[in-house]
Amino acid sequence: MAKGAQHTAEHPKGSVSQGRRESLRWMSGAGLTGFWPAASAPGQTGRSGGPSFSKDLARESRSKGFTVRTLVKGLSNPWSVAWLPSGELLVTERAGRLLLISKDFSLDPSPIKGLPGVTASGQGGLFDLAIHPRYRQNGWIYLSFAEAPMPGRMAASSTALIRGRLAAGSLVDIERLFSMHPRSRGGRHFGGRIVLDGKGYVYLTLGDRGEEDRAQKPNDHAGTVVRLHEDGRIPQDNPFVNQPDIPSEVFSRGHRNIQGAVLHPGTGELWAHEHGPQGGDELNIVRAGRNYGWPSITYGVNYVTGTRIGEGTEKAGLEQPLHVWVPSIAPSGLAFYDSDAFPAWRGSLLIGALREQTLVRLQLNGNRVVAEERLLSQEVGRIRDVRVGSDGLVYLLTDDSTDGRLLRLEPTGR
Ligand SMILES: [Ca+2]
Repeated sequence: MAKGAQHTAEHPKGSVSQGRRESLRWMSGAGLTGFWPAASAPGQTGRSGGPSFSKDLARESRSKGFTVRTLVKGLSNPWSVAWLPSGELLVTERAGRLLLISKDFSLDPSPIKGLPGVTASGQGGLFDLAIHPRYRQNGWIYLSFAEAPMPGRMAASSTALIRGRLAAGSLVDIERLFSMHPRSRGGRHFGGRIVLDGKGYVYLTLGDRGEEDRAQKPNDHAGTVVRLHEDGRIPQDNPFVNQPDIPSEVFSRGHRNIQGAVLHPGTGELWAHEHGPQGGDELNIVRAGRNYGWPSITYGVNYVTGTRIGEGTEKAGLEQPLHVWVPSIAPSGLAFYDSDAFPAWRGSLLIGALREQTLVRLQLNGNRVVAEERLLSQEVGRIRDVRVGSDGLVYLLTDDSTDGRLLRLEPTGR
């Protein structure tokens, strides 16, 4: 049994600060192997009695112990940021620009050339960016974006995945790996997060496009997470390859709009949050072949009218979330924290929030959320992306059409 699970059993709910001290002791004694559970049993989420709820756990943080440094400003709706091995950074802007930032955080004003046509309309545009774990050997950069055969304001678009290489300020060797089908004229819920697992697979999250019933429709990519080989081929061990009514790329179904996804550092499992309707944002462990229930089950309700959606909050055969936010925070960006710069944050998940304009820190014990801390509430605006640098510092992108920023949280007194 993972130490996290033992620990949960030993301490009643509410002994969070004691739990944190325990966690730190494991770290000094046993290192990361004792800190993150190495594996969770198949079919088990580590929950007992359903999800945890933000309304029970969330607290605002006053003494935060860090300062916020602005590294880059003046970005237009930046969506994703990633490091190249050189220490330079790439950042995407939703309108379709891919920009290079030097190691000392000066922004190259000339966007990378050669990107395919991006349909920037509504929530659509250029989304995530992921650097291949063996970038030094292969040079691959993965990008997701809203793609239309004939770009235009009202064009029917899909969420697409490409990879390419950087050469002399251009993206070259572009390979188109995937494009969601069917397309939609809707301007909402594209998903778009990319996760490379370092074992040869790439995950892409796809939203329901604002057409909620599509998330339960078998022959539809909407509302799914897809899993591909790094070159776009369909893995033959995908859960639905032998099921003719479900596309073979599909890994999991029943999602509304995932804008944060990351691998757990201990288990290697895919963790993701997703936007609920009015209320009902969720944190899930995304497992092969599972159905996450949208819109059949949800903890949220319809906008404005407040009327019920679907069949309630749970149903046999549909997954329960680990954690639920009512009211919604509109999460975007997700990172596990296990570095030294903020020792008290080790074992946490960091989550940006657009609507709620806050940085959420979820303290975990195994697969259970035991505390929710709200940082930077209303201080820096809408948070689109959260990353942890190799320096252990936390980097944020704020979402603004003319003054989106790259921020860095640094321990006070550093
Ligand atoms: Ca769900």
